[in-house]
Amino acid sequence: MMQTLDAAPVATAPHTAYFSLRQPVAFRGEGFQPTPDEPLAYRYYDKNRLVLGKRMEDQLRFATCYWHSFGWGGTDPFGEPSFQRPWHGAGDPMAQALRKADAAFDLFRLIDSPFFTFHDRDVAPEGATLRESNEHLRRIEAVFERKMDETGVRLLWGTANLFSNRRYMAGAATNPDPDVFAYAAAQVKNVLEMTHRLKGHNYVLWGGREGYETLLNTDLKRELAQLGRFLNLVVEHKHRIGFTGQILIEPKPAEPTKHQYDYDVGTVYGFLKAHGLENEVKVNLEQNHALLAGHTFEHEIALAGALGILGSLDMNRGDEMLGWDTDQFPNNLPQVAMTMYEVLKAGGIGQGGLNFDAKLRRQSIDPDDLVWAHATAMDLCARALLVAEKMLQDGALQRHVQARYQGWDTERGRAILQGERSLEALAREVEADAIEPQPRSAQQERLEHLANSYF
Ligand code: XUL
Ligand code: CO
Repeated sequence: MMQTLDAAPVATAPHTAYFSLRQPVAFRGEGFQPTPDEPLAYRYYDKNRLVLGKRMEDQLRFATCYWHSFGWGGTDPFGEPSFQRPWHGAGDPMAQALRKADAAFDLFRLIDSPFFTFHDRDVAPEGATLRESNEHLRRIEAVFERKMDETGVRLLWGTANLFSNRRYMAGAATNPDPDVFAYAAAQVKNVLEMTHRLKGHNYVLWGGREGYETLLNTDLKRELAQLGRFLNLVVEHKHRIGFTGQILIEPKPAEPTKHQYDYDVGTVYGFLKAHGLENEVKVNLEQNHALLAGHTFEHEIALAGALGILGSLDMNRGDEMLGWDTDQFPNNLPQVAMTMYEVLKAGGIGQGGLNFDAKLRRQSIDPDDLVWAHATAMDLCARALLVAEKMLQDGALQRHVQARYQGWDTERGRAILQGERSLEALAREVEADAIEPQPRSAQQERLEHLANSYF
């Protein structure tokens, strides 16, 4: 398969050159039986099926990411690249980038991915100067424009890689050197504008190296002020150019730095408030980042929903045994169902989507592994969405929660929340009415059993 693409002219590789699948993965329903001609089909991802009044495709808004699937070569801290894709390694870097784009859009087409996401440095080679890098990017943008037109694939979000190059080793916006801040600003301006021209629905700022290794060399107060300034510059520019996408921050507590400033949803919200940005910036949440911060994914989604800053999801998972960001494809139905349940309760994913910020294990070296990983993850999320729909429509869980809080709908509860009771007034009421609260069971085990009945 690799030879086929190697031999093919760069920009016109035939559609099935790189992957062995002939036809895009189709919806065949739960009874699907694999055959040699059709080894893989969607059993649940029926994109036109209505789920709570919306097409499944519009509820889920799947995106395939460029960096893990096409940029990353399968390295680990001990091992060299294991994938050896035809566009990795030697060759004219721009020809390699074009070849990579062919394979990427081939995958999008084969799995019927409605969206994709990219970093600037993954899609085009870095030049000797920023001007040169931007020119490279501009050439790829033209290719993307054409391919997006041909395939109907849309851009969920773009982002600038402010972490790979050594100039960013001490951070981008939070760097002790303002020249690095300026360079990062210039890079973000370029990618934000590119995202705008490609009609991206969001622009993501992943903290990358916005954090520190030791306080011995760090002025934390200054760095936070720099980060706030940077984010304000991005928001100002968004409005200046008329970009209607959401600006998103991706919380993560650690890795690559020991401490990352965008620790979790609560921290990011406080930061946005402090810089007057709580109505301008939302969050892009990721399961393993939540776990690393000591939260469940559902917690982060529910909190973001409650604060009105739920933007989008990076849909991968971590490993329960490992304390680092493994970026695996989701494959746990109850986990993903609870995720979708919280998303639906928060009002849906809106302008965001479910981006597979997930990478193959480095022994999954066949190009077809990319097809299987994405398609099966999409099908699992679709199945989870149907479970969540059932949970909502049945309503038993929500009825329980309502009943648990119903006291707050009584006269006393409402008056307290509306600020009509001082501490003094409450003390008087409790003494006068001889109020003695009656503890009630929270029934956790019963509810866990109920939740299991939907999976
Ligand atoms: C880093 C991470 C990134 C962002 C995009 O942990 O999740 O892949 O999603 O830069
Ligand atoms: Co991510």
